[in-house]
Amino acid sequence: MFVGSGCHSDAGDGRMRSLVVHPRVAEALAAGRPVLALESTVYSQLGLPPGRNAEALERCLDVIESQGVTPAVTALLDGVPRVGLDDDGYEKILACEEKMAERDLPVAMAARWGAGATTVSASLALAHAAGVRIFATGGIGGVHRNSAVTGDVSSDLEALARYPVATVCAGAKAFLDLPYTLERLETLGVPVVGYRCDELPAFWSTTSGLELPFRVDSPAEAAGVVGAMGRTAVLFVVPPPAEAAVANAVIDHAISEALARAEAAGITGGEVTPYVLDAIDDATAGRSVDANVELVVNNARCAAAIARSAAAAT
Ligand code: PSU
Ligand code: MN
Repeated sequence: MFVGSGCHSDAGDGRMRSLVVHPRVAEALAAGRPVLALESTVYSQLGLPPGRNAEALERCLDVIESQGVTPAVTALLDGVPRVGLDDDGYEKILACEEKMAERDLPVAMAARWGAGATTVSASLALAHAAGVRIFATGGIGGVHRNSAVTGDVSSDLEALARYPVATVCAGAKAFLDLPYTLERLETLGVPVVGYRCDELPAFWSTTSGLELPFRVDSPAEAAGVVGAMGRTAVLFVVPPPAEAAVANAVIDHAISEALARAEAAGITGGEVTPYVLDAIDDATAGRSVDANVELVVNNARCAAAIARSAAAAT
């Protein structure tokens, strides 16, 4: 099932036997040059509205490449899991309506899905299999507010516990139960490190009122933590840029409305996150999407700086 001219990697569990690492990414890794993995759900039709997704992807690639770092977007294309895409792959992801968590990989591969956008969990699995140590996303999934009733806890959390890949994000999406999500990360042994902040950011807002146990203030300091990473991910959390952030009171109101709509519509499973993001976009007249685009780009910028520093140190 090996396709293309990329190198062939094997995670040892058989599942990744056909993983294709783009030659550009494989060369950078072999030469010890910095590489940054990116997920693809946020750039698909399920992450950001049409047009804004393309803008976010283009700006992320720019801020990464301008620092001399090789971007490696993860995705499934033509039934093959990939780390690093070309322009044709980017187009397929922008149009993609299929979200793929780590558990969906074997099914999507066997059924030869044309395109599958990776969530954080799938991206961590692919990045790790390819030997990429640093990864950027918007916000991770976490424990949902009604999880006691629905059992809805994102598989992103368990994946962070399973793969030693430093993950740069703006915290967990704020419609989740943030205190509970932090507790889960602690139980799973995943350190949560503020990148130039003392509080967990609330994705669209800069603060959540939840204090963080650790803080770093520079790419070099963050790279030191990456170098000492153990068996789990390290989660670096970066607040959204102040100019684009939405005030907690504004977003809290929008979240209440969005969650009520999702419940009334009977939305469950993997559809919850895209539905709620869209409903919050409506309730804030697009301000949440502006903040989302800016934080995704900012996370990519910070993660690329950390990747540079980490590569220089090894
Ligand atoms: N960050 C964003 N927008 C997104 C996501 C992250 O700014 O849409 C995606 C990620 O792919 C993450 C997923 O893994 O949302 C969480 O989905 P769930 O809650 O169903 O696990
Ligand atoms: Mn879920």
